[in-house]
Amino acid sequence: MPDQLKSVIVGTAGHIDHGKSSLVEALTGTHPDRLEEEKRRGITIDLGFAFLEEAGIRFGFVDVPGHERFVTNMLAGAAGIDLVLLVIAADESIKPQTREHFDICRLLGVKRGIVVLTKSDLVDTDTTGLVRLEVEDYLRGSFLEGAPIVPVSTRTRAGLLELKDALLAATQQISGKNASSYFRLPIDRAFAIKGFGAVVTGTLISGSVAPGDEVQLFPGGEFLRVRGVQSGGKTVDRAHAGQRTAVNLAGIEHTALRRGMTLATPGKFRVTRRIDALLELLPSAPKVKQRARVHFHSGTSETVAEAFLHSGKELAPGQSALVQLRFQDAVLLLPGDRFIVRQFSPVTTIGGGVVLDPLARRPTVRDTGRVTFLETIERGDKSEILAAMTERAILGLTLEEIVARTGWTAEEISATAKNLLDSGRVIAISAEPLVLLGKKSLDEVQQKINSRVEKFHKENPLLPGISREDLRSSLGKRVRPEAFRAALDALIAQKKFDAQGEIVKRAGATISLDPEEARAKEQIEKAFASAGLAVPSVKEVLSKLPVEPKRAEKILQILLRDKVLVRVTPDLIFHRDALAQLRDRLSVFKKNKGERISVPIFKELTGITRKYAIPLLEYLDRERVTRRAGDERVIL
Ligand SMILES: Nc1nc2c(ncn2[C@@H]2O[C@H](COP(=O)(O)OP(=O)(O)OP(=O)(O)O)[C@@H](O)[C@H]2O)c(=O)[nH]1
Ligand SMILES: [Mg+2]
Repeated sequence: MPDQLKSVIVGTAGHIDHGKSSLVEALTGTHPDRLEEEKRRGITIDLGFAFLEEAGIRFGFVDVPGHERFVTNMLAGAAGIDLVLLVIAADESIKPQTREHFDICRLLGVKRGIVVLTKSDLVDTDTTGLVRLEVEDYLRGSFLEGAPIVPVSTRTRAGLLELKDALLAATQQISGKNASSYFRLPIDRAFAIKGFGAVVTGTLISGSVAPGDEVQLFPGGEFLRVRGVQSGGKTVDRAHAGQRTAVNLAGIEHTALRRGMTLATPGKFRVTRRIDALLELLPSAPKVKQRARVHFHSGTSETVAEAFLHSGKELAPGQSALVQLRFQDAVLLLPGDRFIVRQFSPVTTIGGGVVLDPLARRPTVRDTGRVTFLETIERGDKSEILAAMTERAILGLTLEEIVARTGWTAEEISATAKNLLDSGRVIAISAEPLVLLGKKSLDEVQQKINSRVEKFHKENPLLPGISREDLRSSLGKRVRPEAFRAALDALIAQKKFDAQGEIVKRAGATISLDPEEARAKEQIEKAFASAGLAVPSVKEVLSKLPVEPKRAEKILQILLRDKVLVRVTPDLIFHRDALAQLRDRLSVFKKNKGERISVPIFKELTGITRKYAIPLLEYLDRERVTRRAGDERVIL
């Protein structure tokens, strides 16, 4: 199966005319220059591609232009390479774009490479030896220190076998890209093939893609269907991370597709215009001042960014700093993505760095925890990162947000979250879908609930408690419903609060009456108790009280809630003793006179008028003391 071959992306780098394209042709048999203009001028303008299968390894070559005017194209090709061939012509040695391309590879985090001294046929061995020394000196302390330096001539083919051996050896040390993560393909070319439609190509930096997949196109966000996939120039069932990949897309014109766009797993990611990042400035670069404008390149995309330094007023050459970059155009980025910055004008490469927070907040003076947070991301410990991220999200963090901010898979997230949940540092205020809240935020919500409930009791001494809904809405929009529920449930579980149905109160809270109110309560009770079944009207009782109507009504509510009084109809209230006596009388009646009783007999028995008798009988029916049978009642 060709799919199981190890895939390695090899990029060229080096000054104009130093023999990069010739070298790719000598190694692969394919000349990477494809444009008419390139052939006419004899220089590379845009990226070229070629493939080589050797000793079970599939090499995808990305050939870049050396001309300083086309560094932008070079950048689009350099993103995603595993190994660099730093091409230096033996008759010219190190030149400006040798340095610039090398800096770019270093800043993009390329880990391996081989130095190729081309055009060895044009110089004698002494000169080759001299150039070698110069190159060794230049590379000291860098990722290419100690890398093979291979003299080659594409004209005589001298050194080509040694170079292939060096390539194969270097391949051993290359760890593949993550094929099990989300799919991301930064697009470097888009064109149409007759009979197939739109095709895009790129270096697959993570995940995999197969015909039939749905993918999302960024920055626009369109959902598209994959019709076919090629890798290494051959049709495949699935292309994996680390492969040069061509994707045939349905549902879009090739003219709507461009270099700089990204195809990705659908529904997971969000584009950004504001990131927090670690920026390193080259020693040769001028200092960067607060709010400087720069060109920003990542993957195959480029835009203009404004740099805001999180501490200090300027960034000195050779130094690194935490910065916020605000983009002119929306870009899809994830933590760990590398980028290059170039001076706004004149355009030269001045530095690069790594994305820390792709969905950064606007810088504010109040946000004092940001630098610590970014340093945590930089250290790369997943548990620490998730904890810090959750603690910064005072509203809580959903699974979706975690994915968009980290690019971690659901499995990675649940494994990481489990550690944190066990330690109690983070609470899951909802399990499905997962919503995390920092312990501190939960404490704060509890404190808020506490003070709201206290306030309520103080202001409403005659009410048993506050309704859940009123309590929740009193906290405002800054508290997620899930966070409110989790905080309240915890307070109830800790027996700090009591909840009866919808009503929440402080544990042990009782209704407290002042002396006037206590007197009023007594008066109401007495008024109904002494009336027996011939009860007075509610209005009449309340109007005689020493307190104002609103408080009187609340005191009445307390008596009703405590079931001292019973409401039979909206305006008929009885004392519970009177009703108990009535039940007794009915049971005596049943014993002596039988189970049937008519309305007139009921009136006689109780001594009340029809106005009270009918509602009372209906009440007794509801309470299952009696049952209606025609005009009569059956005593149960
Ligand atoms: N004598 C000699 N000439 C070479 C060798 N390799 C390349 N050349 C010549 O050098 C010139 C430039 O070669 P290219 O391969 O186009 O150089 P390049 O680095 O791709 O140039 P750009 O892509 O424009 O940066 C061509 O005329 C080649 O024929 C070599 O090994 N020996
Ligand atoms: Mg070239």
